[in-house]
Amino acid sequence: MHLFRKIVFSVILFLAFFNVIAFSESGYRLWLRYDIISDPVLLQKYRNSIRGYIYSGNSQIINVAKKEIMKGLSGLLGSEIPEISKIKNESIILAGTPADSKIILSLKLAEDLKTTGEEGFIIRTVKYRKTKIIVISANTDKGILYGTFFFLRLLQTHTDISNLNIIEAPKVKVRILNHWDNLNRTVERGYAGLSLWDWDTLPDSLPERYTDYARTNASIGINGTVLTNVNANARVLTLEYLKKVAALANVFRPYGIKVYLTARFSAPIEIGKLKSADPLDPEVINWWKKKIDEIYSYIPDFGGFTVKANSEGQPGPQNYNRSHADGANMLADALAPHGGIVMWRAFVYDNNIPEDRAKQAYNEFVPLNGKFRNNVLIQVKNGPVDFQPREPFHPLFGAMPETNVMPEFQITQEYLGASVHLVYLAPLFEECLKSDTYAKGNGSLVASVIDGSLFGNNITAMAGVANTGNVENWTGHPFGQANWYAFGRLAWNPYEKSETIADEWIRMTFSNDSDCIEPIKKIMMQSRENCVNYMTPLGLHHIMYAGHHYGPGPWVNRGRRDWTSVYYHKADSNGIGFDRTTAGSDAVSQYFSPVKDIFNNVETCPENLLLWFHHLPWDFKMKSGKTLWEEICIKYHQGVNAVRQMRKDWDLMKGCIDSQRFEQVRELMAKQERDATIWRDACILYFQTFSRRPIPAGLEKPLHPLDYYINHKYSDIPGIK
Ligand code: GCW
Repeated sequence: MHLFRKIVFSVILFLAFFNVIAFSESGYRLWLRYDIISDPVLLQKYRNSIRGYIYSGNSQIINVAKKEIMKGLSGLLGSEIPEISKIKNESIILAGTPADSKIILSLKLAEDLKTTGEEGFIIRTVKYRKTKIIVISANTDKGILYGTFFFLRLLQTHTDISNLNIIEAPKVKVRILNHWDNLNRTVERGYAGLSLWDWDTLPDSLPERYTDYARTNASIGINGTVLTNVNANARVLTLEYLKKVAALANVFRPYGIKVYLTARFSAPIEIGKLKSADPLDPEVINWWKKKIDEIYSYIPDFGGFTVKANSEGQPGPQNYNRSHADGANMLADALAPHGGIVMWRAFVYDNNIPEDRAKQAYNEFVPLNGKFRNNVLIQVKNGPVDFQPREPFHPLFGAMPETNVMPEFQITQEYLGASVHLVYLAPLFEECLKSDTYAKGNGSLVASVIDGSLFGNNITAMAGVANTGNVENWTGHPFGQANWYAFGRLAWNPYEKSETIADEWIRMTFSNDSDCIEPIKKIMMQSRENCVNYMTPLGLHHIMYAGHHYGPGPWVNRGRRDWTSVYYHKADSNGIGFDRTTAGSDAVSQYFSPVKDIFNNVETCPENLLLWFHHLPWDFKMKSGKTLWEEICIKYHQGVNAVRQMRKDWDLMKGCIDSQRFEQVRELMAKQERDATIWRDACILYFQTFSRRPIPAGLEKPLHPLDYYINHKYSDIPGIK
């Protein structure tokens, strides 16, 4: 190393170790920070094991993999690591497919590579001549790219790399973000600024952020992105916009990311000037075929469509008395010759149907089981109502064995505190994925439905509604980044543990110091339960402020019945909760036994879903010995108290991380406590108008009368009007 650089480098190291300078950091780099390894012993070990790298192959993907390893290594090891052309005696990284590298071919990885498919990889320490080298190999260049990011993660998380033997392959094929982004750059349920896609300046201007978006996604294995809102605008399918979409696709392609769009079902009328959008009308069929051919002429690897049809006012096949299968299959047939897919959403419910909203998707879709083409997936939200802080898993998982079913999780926190509340969502995702549907008996986990192993599906996918925007740190709340990260990791492996994911993310995002990791992990792991407690404990749901869903609104009783809160909590002088038992709406019967029976029986129903399935008297005896009313009050208080504790725990993290992100989180936590308290007091006071019982002794009294909360406005919350 150049002497001058050596000196500068040593000084920085010294300062960093003694925490003399409070680095400030915007969060833009997410978990790909690649700052120098902070442990000097480990740093030296890594340097000894990595003296150069060779990447065989010459594709766009290999080139970006090479760029990444260069960037990653020079940052993490603090000096440039040379790309070399021949192995002499040094420890190096050798990356490539057996087809591209003779040395790798000679290593006889063929057996193992049979298990890694199109996107998996092997990372292995092998002896080559007299020295140990690290091999990253795969069947495809994409596998090499994923292997590269995985390898860098090992360094970022301070893992021992002296004897590696890793074989990884994604369990889900399409791992995709759904952006609810509009063409005017507003983002539906977006709390992090404007859309990342600047349609106005596309296709000519391609800021670095587009590339960083692709890199970041590739680093966690995300391989698809739906650019536009499911509440779709047909204009994105016009030539003017297709050129812009193609420009983005060109940026994303080297990172293995395919572009998808939302298809507005009435597009043939709106932009095609046809009279109808009937999926069985030959003119309509032909219009879509031509349109799709045109899309592929600009974007040869276009992924396909996500469709919201006959839901919340969106047009769909039912406008023509056709079924969801008729609509989906029409699009699927036009996409099939190009290898495209349709992700058809099952988020359907109708206020005019006098049926429990939680039952409607199942009722509409189960009769269509087996009627969809095999390039169609039915995209099902994790729970039967709508991304609540806690819901039971959606009964459609396991109920359509001859249909491809994929889950949709919401990464953006529509119902969990927007970009103000620290809520780590992986435990919520994990709870759903690990639920046993019993579709084929014990052990039929949701994860096994969606990874295709339970029913042997030909195509599998997982979608997450993105929380990204154009704010500097991408997600608004610094911890919102963890939810993006966790989604990607769970899409790659739906059996992964949320705690493991948190650990990785903290190490890469904040610090590898265990004094920092453990407290931050504790904060993260409890955060979802805290949120459930101060918003919707014991199975309560959908009692948010009408419209923006940020604050409490249990009193909401106007407008569409199935959008009111009173429809969901059903509080009255006798009690509270939605009776979905066999004696009530019978939603429980959409689950396989024994899940059905467990939920149906008040004795066995998990208390955290009690009021989802049961309407119970205020004096109902809980397991704790308290009455239901008392327990509700206690839970709301527990939620707020936990936020207070979290603030204290966070304060101790000063010095663990840079001051900028530390302070930002600190300020957000103060708001979170303020608004969690509003949730607590508003809900308790409102429910008390029915229970007519005192708030149990020892609990804090509400700060204001109920009216104050009813009239409260949330003026300082990003994205909330
Ligand atoms: O959760 C609801 C949201 C809508 C959203 C809809 C959906 C995109 O409030 O904003 O619309 O779900 O998932 O289609």
